[in-house]
Amino acid sequence: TEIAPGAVHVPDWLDAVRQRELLSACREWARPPAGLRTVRTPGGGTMTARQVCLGRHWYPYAYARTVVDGDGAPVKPFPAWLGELGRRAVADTLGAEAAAGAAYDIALINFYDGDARMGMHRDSDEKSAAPVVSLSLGDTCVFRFGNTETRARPYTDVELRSGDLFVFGGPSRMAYHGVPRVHAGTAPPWLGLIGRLNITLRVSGFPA
Ligand code: MD5
Ligand code: FE
Repeated sequence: TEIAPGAVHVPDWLDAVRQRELLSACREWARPPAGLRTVRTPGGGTMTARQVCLGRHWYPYAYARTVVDGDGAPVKPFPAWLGELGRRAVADTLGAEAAAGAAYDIALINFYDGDARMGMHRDSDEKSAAPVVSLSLGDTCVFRFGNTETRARPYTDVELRSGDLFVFGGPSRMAYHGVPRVHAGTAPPWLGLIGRLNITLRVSGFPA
């Protein structure tokens, strides 16, 4: 379903086997060193979703090769298979041409438990206009897809469920977006995840 130009939602893109595989990989990546951490914002706040990064470490508002605001360890590598998954996601939604140029090299993985949410923001720390690929696991959330001008209305609320793919390309790449709520206890029972997890794949646009 195209929500806006370049913004495509595909429910159930990952089957149960792929969801379990991806979850178990995320659990490995979450372990220290360079594991799951709480992100602190420059204003002294903390993000409620905890995060682990692959390829490059994101901290507000830049990328680094080490966990500069945590244990200082080198960031875990971004695996080639994850890049292939990203290309396939773009090919399935925006077409082969859009997928050809997209060399994914960063993953940001957000873990939402309890009352975690994410405020409206834009993702503008990458130097590439390539689409962002988002994969959801676990609890259903309300994803708020906004506009490129302001954090406020107009926006569209979409429910994202376990296994859903969302691709943000073209004019939607720079739209404001957030996660105002997660519906606790809605994860598929066979997955074995309490809470929600979101994996985003990005092209950094930085030299290797
Ligand atoms: C999440 N993550 O559910 C979301 C999914 C983040 C983040 O927002 O920055 O880690 S990714 C949603 C996204 C990415 C890029 C562009 C747009 C949405 N968009 O234009 O709406 O944890
Ligand atoms: Fe974002």
